[in-house]
Amino acid sequence: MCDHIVGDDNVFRVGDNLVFNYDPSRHNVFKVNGTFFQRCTFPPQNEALSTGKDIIPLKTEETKWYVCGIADNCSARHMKFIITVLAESAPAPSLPPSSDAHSVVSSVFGVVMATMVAIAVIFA
Ligand SMILES: [Cu+2]
Repeated sequence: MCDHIVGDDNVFRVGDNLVFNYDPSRHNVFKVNGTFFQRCTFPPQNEALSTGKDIIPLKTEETKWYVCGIADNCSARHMKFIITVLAESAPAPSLPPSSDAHSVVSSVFGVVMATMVAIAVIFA
């Protein structure tokens, strides 16, 4: 499940939740900066998210970087994930018209983005 590379279209909105679904015995999640992201380096292990279902409320407009800190998952298996959080009122980016405008899914961590009202678990 972690062999997929995420595209550039991971656009979220302030007020959305980012949900990481993964097997905590095999993966974890670190929020890192852009440099760490590029190099696949991590903060101390005790800063990892490791519940297997981490829900991150997106409250500010920013770019966020996440990597898996287990073994060489990040460097060898591309378990890294970048998202862009836009202001709630920003013009809609070019999302596929057929899909739910609030669903941006990555299979890297089994990442699911959901609105405040519904968390849809979608696994690629
Ligand atoms: Cu991993």
